Amino acid sequence: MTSSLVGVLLTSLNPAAVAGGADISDAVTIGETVLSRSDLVGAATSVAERVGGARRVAVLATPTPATVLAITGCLIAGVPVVPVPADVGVAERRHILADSGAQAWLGEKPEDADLPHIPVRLHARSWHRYAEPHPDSAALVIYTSGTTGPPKGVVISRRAIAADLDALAEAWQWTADDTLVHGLPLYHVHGLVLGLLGSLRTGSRFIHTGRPTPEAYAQAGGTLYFGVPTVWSRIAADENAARALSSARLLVSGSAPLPIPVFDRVSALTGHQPVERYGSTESLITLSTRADGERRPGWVGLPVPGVETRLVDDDGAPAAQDGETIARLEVRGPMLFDGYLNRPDATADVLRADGWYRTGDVAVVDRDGMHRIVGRESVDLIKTGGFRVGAGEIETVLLGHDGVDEAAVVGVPDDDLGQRIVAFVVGDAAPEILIGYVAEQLSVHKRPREVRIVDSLPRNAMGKVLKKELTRWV
Ligand code: MLC
Ligand code: AMP
Repeated sequence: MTSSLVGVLLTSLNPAAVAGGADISDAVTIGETVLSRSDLVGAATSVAERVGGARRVAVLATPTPATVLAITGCLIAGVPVVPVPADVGVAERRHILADSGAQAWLGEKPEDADLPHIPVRLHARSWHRYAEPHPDSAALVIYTSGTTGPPKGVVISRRAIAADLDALAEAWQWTADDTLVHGLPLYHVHGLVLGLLGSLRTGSRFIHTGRPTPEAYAQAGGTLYFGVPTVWSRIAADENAARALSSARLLVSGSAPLPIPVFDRVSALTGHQPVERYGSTESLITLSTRADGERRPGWVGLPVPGVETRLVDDDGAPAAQDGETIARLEVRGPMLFDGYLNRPDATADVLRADGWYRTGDVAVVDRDGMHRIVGRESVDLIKTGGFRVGAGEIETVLLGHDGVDEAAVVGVPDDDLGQRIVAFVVGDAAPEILIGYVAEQLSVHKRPREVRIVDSLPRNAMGKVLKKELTRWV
């Protein structure tokens, strides 16, 4: 038998090392539960024994020990995990399960589970050693929104995760001496890949605070903190909580633009200029400011090790990297996804044969290689509280409601969420009914914060809704 997987992807969980004295009693703290490294290896290997051979399994990714063990167990067994949003609604869940071909719910399950259920037992133990799966094999299939249609499954290999985590460990000087704290969802790249898997790879302690509240961050006593800009903005508004973070080593923001006033306020209260990093589900994290480098407010930094970037104009020709020219950002590196599950057409639209990924973001690069993200190419991809939400998927759901004749969804600037989802509807349904309907069908975090009933939608001569005009109506 070759070395175990956990020894390769999740280095700190190498069973031989753990048995040889590299155990720590508080490797993962989540809710009221504290797991040692040997707890994790033993309980997750026991999970591996029960899922081994499955093609893919779904994990309802609540922030619980069961989720940590389920995902770790699948990584040990080499079974790709489909993390399902903890607040998922019925239509989105149906789509994710059908599209992914997941064969079972592992760990927690929805009340009306639609697949066989494999429970996770916190106190079960196995010390079986698993062969190392191929680095090109899939570790995760994470569902993410496009501008139209239902979410697509982003296939992420073990190799990509390892490459990205090593690049970030270098950029952030992230080591086993750190204690990483966050309270983000465990079904997206930020909370799951960077937060949980990053800790298990670097060997840092991991504390999940349940929710990312200022008080919980202040009390956690970590060295390294992750948050989306909404989290940092709430911390910046809570002086006592912010000051408590002054004893940390590094505060990291990502998943959406960090407003400069928030950067400044966090810096003033904590004594730490936040590190900002940029990425996506498809590319993982490709750009970051560095622990030992300039942290320039409004800029997301330099390519992390292994990453190349380029700017291209509308014709695909190279654009100037002069600190002023705004053009499409493309990235290439070992951390890129393999493609969208079952969607070679959609994959070919964004991932070229020569390895360049078209991010859908427009950016500026200065002569030192610093990057500033200017915005997205499409108004139909909304970032709200760090969640990526497609206007099209919400419009489709709204149009499925009896009380809706026409619907158009936009993201409007919001001090707390970055963008707030607003739906304009022609019809006779009550706004609060429609908000609840989207929460129930898609997921709670995709619900419009506001629904406005209007007589008609502004359209151009072709009948296309004028979304820029709509945002001016708010
Ligand atoms: C409200 N609630 C409802 C509801 N309305 N429930 C059912 N139906 C309705 N109609 C409930 C919710 O369930 C929740 O309950 C509570 O109200 C609050 O929900 P909320 O208002 O949505 O929470 P909010 O405080 O606004 O959330 C802010 C946030 C969240 C920052 C905590 O947006 C968040 O976690 N963002 C992180 C997103 C992220 O991790 N993105 C990374 C993507 S990866 P309860 O019981 O739960 O309180 C990526 C790559 C990269 O982008 O670069 O990182
Ligand atoms: P997701 O697939 O949810 O990870 O969303 C990826 C998108 O989030 C990117 O394409 C960007 O539009 C946005 N994003 C992530 N990090 C940043 C950042 N630091 N600044 C600006 N936008 C960001």
